[in-house]
Amino acid sequence: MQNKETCVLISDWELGAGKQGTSKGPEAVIRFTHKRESDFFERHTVQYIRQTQLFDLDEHAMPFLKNGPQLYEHQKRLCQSTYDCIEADRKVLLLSGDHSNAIGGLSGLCKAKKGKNVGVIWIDAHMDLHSPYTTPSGNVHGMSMNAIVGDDNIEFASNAIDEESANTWQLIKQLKHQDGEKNRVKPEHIVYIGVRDFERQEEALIQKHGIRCYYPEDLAERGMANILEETLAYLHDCDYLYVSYDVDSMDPGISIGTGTPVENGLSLEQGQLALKTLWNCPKTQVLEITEVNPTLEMDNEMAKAVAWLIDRSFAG
Ligand SMILES: [Mn+2]
Repeated sequence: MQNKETCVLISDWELGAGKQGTSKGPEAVIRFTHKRESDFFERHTVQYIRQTQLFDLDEHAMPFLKNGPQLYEHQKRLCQSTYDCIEADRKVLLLSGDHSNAIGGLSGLCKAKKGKNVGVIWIDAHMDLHSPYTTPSGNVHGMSMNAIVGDDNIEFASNAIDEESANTWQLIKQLKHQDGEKNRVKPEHIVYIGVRDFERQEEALIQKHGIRCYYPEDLAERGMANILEETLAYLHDCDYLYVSYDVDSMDPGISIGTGTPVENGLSLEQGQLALKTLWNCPKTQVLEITEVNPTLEMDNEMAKAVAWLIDRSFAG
């Protein structure tokens, strides 16, 4: 269906989340695609971006940007790998640890396509729109979209940020810049699907920038197929798309092995329709699947479900 070759990137960075274990997610998913006798990962180039230099971790060093310097170094490498794949005219499937990896992946796309309109379809229970100034947890996986939009939301600031954290946050936000061009994703080029657990600071940014959101009631009323059609029509002037699929977008009945499950999520079939439709959309440059945490359950149901999704959505 698609003309471009696919490059699979595996980024096992997991220290943007409060719970460790998502670094084991991508390999569990690959293992279960093999058990399903799928050769998807044999047919494509697979490249690993592995966590390194974790000996100097001090989670108290930056309480509102936990593991910030290490995260920056890792995301810089993911950004470069994504950039290189896109420059080689590949489409990227990114399997990542926690959702802060979206910063590296999306920055790589923004850099490679500077001056173009990059759109984002964020399928998630959460908005991930906190900044270090508003975060209640300091976990960067709740800040990835904020880094891309670039609005610190100072009006709602509740945290006193030290200079080192502020500088590190600047560096993280600048990963997407290229040749002096301050690329970012315009708020009107973002669509959220399935969001249902967010804080008032994040909601304020949604309202301030008029960001399009589809909530569970919209999905229930109109169905995933219609929502996807409308989403792609809404993003018509985007040249390229980044699709981010957090497995906690799905209902906790499916999303067992993930750090922050939330009731009233997508069904497996809705997820599959979204992944298949968006992967086959020619504008999609990067599709990310994230937040599988096999250490939170006994039977790997989450990884099995994602292996099924990959089989059914990307085959052919
Ligand atoms: Mn997320």
